[in-house]
Amino acid sequence: MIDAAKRELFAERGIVKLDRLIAASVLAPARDLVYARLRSAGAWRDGRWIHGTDPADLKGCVKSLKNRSKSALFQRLLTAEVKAAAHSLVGHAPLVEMRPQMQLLFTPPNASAWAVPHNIWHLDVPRLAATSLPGVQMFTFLDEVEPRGGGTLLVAGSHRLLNGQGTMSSRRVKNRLKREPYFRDLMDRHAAHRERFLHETGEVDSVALQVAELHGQPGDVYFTDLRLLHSLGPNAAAMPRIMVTQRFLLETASKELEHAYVKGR
Ligand SMILES: O=C(O)CCC(=O)C(=O)O
Repeated sequence: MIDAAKRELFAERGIVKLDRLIAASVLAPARDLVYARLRSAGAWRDGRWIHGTDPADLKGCVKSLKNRSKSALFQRLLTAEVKAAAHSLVGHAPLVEMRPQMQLLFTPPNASAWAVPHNIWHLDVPRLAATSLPGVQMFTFLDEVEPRGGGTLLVAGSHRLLNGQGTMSSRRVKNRLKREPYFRDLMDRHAAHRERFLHETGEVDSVALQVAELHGQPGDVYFTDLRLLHSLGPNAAAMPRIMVTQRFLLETASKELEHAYVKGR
């Protein structure tokens, strides 16, 4: 499943994709629930997104779906194959499943034009002093997500920067990266032609950097290095973006994080 080529790609870019890792029959109940709830909220009819639904109804619907993430319906997506791949990528070190578990990532069709955003770039876990790779994040699709369809955006290669420089919050990492022209440009609201970040490669400290967009078919799974800078993508497609994510933290990183928080109090 994780062969030498994938392992190398993961080390270099911080992102690896496993096609159809989760079977359609395992995904179907969770996907059907999402569409049934959207239908009740008036946002989904005859396989199509209905624009103009009361935003409060849609918000309530998505919130209640997000609250289902701990249910067996969503937990079932965390298959033995998914767990084995996560373990394999971290050299079989013990992992902790972070909360929220099996988080639903939902974006309605919300954009007429698509661009790489300049904002909301962040990390979910601070950079740690003692642990380089803190863990991996898995993303899967309950239904097809096409390019420009709201999939998560990540800066491939960014996990290889700022290592071994002590504990650093997401904000601090961002501020440090912004000293480099590539990241300054990426996070500049006035920087034009923003699709170029998907096609062009930047470089910082001899590390190749490129924005990657997660898109794929139901059951495809991406694993990403938790150190990657990432953001939300706009959804310029006709379909809602329905993804599920789970973060796996190394037990050693979890202990280091706990210690860092206690010290910071
Ligand atoms: O695709 C998204 O909704 C963004 C996901 C994200 O920011 C995260 O996992 O922290």
